Amino acid sequence: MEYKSSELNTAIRAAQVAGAITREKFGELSQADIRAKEFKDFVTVVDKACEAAISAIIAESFPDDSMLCEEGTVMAGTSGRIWIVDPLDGTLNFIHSFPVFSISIALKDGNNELLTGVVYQPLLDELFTAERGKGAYLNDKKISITSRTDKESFLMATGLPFKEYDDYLESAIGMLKDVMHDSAGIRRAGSAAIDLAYTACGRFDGFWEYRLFPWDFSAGVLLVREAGGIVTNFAGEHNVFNTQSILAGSSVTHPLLLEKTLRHFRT
Ligand code: 2AM
Ligand code: CA
Repeated sequence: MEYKSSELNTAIRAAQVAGAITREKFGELSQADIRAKEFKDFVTVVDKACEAAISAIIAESFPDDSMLCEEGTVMAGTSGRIWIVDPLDGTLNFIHSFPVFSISIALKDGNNELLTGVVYQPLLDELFTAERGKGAYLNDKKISITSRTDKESFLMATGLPFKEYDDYLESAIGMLKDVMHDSAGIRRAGSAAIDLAYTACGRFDGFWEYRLFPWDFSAGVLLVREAGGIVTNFAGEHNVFNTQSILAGSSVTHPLLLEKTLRHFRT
């Protein structure tokens, strides 16, 4: 593992503190700990506790930076840099004691360039890290995007629509049908950050999802790119902050998926 910047060390420390909170409460939530913030979109005391811990650690180390967190913590700094935090990605899984969730922390500069990314899966103690230009790592071991080339062996990942999908349900189903045909299988694990981290290390051969937010994908996008992969939106544009669609894969799988998103989706 290369030298880690103080930004990366801070993100790792924050993710591990939050990870300890999730491990303590996993399988122990009561109804009173859960609230529907929107239709089919939940928040728990654990999301809130993780966000408080992460934002305090980052603010203490980098008081001039801004912060954007899923559960509403905002800091307006002067540096132009923004920390983007999902304190618990996969909240619905967590509520159901389905053991797939993560903590996602990213840092980008004022030009939308991602500098640092951490995705931590606490139950497996798997820490995915990346810094711009320095490669991507899983528990300090360098990782790379898939090298698979035959369609029949691909394991693809996606997120299925779960709310407000009337305008794109047919597109999503058309896309699924096509990828079913061109892969060995498709997984919907429920944490976009994990889907991207698993794509970065070659467990998944590709990933696509519509209607994501920056906290879901920012750290994972840097992981995939630093692992040698390609990430764009569904239109093939590299600025993923323009739209809410994410498409990730290798030089073989990304074009395969892009041809399909261009056919099925308008954005
Ligand atoms: P979250 O747990 O941080 O909210 C992509 O599917 C993303 O949508 C997930 O990473 C998840 O992030 C979010 N999401 C919110 N509500 C969801 C739901 N009911 N089902 C699936 N994903 C949901
Ligand atoms: Ca979340």
